[in-house]
Amino acid sequence: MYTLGEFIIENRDYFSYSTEELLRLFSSIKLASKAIHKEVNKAGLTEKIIGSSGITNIQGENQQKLDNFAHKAFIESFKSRNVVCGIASEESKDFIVINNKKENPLQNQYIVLIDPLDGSSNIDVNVSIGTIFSVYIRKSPIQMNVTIEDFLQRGNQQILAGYIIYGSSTILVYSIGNGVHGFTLDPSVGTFYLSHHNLSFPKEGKIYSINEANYTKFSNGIRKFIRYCQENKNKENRSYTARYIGSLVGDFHRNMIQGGIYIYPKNASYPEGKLRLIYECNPIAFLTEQAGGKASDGKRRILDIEPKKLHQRTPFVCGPTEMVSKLEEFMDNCG
Ligand code: AHM
Ligand code: MG
Repeated sequence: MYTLGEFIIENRDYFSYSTEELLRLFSSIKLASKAIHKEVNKAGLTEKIIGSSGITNIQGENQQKLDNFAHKAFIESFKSRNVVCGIASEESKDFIVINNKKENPLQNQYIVLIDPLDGSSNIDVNVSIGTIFSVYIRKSPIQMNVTIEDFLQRGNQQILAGYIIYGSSTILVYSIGNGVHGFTLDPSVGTFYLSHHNLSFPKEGKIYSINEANYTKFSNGIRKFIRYCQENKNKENRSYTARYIGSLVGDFHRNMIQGGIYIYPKNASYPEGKLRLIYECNPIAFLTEQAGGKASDGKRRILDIEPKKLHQRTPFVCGPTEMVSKLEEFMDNCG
């Protein structure tokens, strides 16, 4: 039984920076995720956890109590480990500057981008939700406070990305660029153990995940792709099934293991797409590529897009390379 800590140490050569700093980053992530795991497992028993916090967040959405709890848990946890110099969270309008103590012997060079609790419409109804995180090296000099440029880096600059899924069990999945690995929390001892070594997309996907209620608002290319998936041509060995949770982390996790494409295109209600480039799409795109798949906005590789603002949205598609390329082909031909 490999613990996450042991696995990190064993694979330290794949990380170009300090192992101690990587362990501190993970220590923050593990601590906050265990606190959230505990709260999620009590949802329904106490009014403190379920329902709206009464606040409208920067996205113009109704913030849930657990969104707020998760945001604070991660910020406090990262601050206390003295290893991160700036954090941007989907729940916060501006980025957060962290002034590490002067005597801090560490490099003060890590930038964290986080969606503390994704899929929050599922909190109150016992459906999987998740945390999505990614880490970059700052661009600004370490003597100064971080600047917006530190946060608006292309996804191909990520040095670490991952998610935690709070589902039938709590699983932490991450990559530092040497494949994708998953660790399941044993709640009785509070430890994450290696459970999914070297995750990768099956070559042939059979699942498509999209909110089909938006069908009439989709472009022709997307509609044609959905029809293609529905055709069920057994002769060509094409038979697809639809699965859509409405939690990116849950949909992605299942699709990576079972083989499937996730699509959130732009539509009349979300002309730029719904998902946020730097908090949601970049980390999931990094994991997708590490798992042998492809992630794009329908035309461009997600990881090459230059972010212009913190809460930028983008159309998003990720999954097995062949399925994503097929969808891009429909979009090229039909718009
Ligand atoms: P959130 O960050 O407000 O939770 O929204 C992101 C979520 C994704 O997890 C999910 O895939 C998508 O929104 C679902 O949106 P919709 O309900 O429009 O299908
Ligand atoms: Mg989100």
